[in-house]
Amino acid sequence: MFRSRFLAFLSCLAVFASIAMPPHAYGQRLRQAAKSDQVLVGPCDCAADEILVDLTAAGAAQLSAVAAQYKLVPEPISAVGSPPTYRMRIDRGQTSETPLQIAAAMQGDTRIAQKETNRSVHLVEGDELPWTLGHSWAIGDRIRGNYQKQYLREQIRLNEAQAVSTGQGVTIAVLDTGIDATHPNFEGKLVPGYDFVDNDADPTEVGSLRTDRVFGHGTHVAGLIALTAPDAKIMPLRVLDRDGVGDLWRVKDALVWAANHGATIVNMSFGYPADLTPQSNTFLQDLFNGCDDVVVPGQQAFPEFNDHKLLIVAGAGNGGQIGNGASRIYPAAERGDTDDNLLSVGATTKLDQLAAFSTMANVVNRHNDRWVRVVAPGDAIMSTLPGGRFGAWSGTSMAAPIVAGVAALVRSAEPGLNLTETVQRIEETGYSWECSVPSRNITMETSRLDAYCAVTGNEACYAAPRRACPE
Ligand SMILES: [Ca+2]
Ligand SMILES: [Ca+2]
Ligand SMILES: [Ca+2]
Repeated sequence: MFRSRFLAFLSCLAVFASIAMPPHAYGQRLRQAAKSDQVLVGPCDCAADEILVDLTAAGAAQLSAVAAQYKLVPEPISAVGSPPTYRMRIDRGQTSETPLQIAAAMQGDTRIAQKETNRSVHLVEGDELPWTLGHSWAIGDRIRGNYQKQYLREQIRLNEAQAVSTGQGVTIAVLDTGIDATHPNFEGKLVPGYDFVDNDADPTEVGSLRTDRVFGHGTHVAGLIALTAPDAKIMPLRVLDRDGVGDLWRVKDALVWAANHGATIVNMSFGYPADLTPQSNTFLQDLFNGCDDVVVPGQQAFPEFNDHKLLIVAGAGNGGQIGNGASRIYPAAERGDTDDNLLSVGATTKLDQLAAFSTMANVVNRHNDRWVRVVAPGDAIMSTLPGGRFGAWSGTSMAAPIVAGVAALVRSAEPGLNLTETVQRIEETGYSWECSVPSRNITMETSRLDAYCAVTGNEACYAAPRRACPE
């Protein structure tokens, strides 16, 4: 009883901490957003005084003029893609306007195709979460046994799946807080990674248990990939600092690095809400499109990926108890309708129900709203922690790496599938959860992961009907 209450308490914390601002401010902003569709120029959630700008064909030669008009330093810090996205610094000698105010001023400028602050990304667990004060932080054989045998194995039929495939030959990049590479559980499972926070080749987590609240997150996530796909390789990429914060450009750097060092699957347990407008919010979407299976003429291309493809797995967020629990969290909500290389993941509980903390899309229009495509175990999940420890935690950050691991099983078993087909395989072979959720007043359309059906591709692998309404 105490335990379940404690878990509920933790879930609440996770919910209110799902983005990095005080819960009060977040609630206020949600209410504001609900009231009108007006453009909100809210407090800036930006990593730096930087704006990411794409020019239109008409504005292609106008970068200097654009920089002069909006008081940006004329020389870009850097650029990516073709046509390029420029990373521009605001000239603080000329203006005291915030990045969001400058983005707002760019609205309607026909020379500008994309304008987006180099905004922060945060763990979907949030930096308010007392991560290292959680329960079950411990070390020992009993705990290790709990890690190996936990409920997720049975729920997603992992043992049966691993009898078919163990993920051999597939590398999964983990974009997170880093890793404790010395944990015995990772022996033989790691490939070299990189630290994009401190710009060095050692992506070791920085901080200490009980002092830094997000310390251990990346190690926990990596442990779930090791559990799900024991013969896959893990590439630890540190993009979140000791407070659990990164930014869009750093994510871009890590994606390009991952693609060029042999990763085909990328796990992202961070996000940001779309409520900072006016913004294009297309920077990561363009990158994802640039490394998927489909070449669309005229679309921005990213030669930086060297034609490598990436399957992206992203946590849907822990906003289940904010409003109707359906607010979009990006990059998970980049999930489009077709030809996608993105799996957006919500969380289930031991009782095989939607976790109260998990964000779930409200599907009004199938084509626009069905962005949480998969759910997987994410409640009270046991995994590795720095210092050889194991511990339990809850969040869509825990569900995502389980899906990433299963994607590795599928790719290893059927290397002939392209990314879109792999994504479809995982979605279409799961339990179909299509129903209204009265407690949230939403309509849920998602697929509960079944690892065995995913690796075998056998849609008849269930004895029972595959439609369920778990509330
Ligand atoms: Ca380092
Ligand atoms: Ca772009
Ligand atoms: Ca594309």
